[in-house]
Amino acid sequence: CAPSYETFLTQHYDNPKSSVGKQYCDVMMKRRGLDKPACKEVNTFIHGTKNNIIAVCTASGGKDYGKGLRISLRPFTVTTCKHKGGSTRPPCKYSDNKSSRYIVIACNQDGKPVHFDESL
Ligand code: T3P
Repeated sequence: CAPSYETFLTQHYDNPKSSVGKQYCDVMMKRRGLDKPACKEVNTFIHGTKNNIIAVCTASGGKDYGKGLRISLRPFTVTTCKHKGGSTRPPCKYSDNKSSRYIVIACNQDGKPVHFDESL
């Protein structure tokens, strides 16, 4: 089935950044169901408003980046979680990297984000 905006939000939207103590990624990857059936290898959470993220799908907030992708005109604060350790089965352990980056996403025909590709 086609990727959905709701799934994009579940996987990639967290604004303001949730206060879960240290080990943000370990907690959030589990909370958002990204530890099943196996630990997702890489996942980025965007700490920006829905309006600002949606705007990347329009000329006011983003521009074409080829292959049906769009890149934001301004950086977002993001946290990228990277799986660490050998086992891909839960409990999943992640490293956290919070930074300011341009996001590369795909949008659907309604102008909503449906896929996170990378951040630069
Ligand atoms: P999804 O399409 O479910 O959002 O590229 C494979 C997956 O990894 C894809 O998942 C997006 C995710 N990903 C991030 O969330 N952040 C990154 O920086 C990269 C490279 C991939």
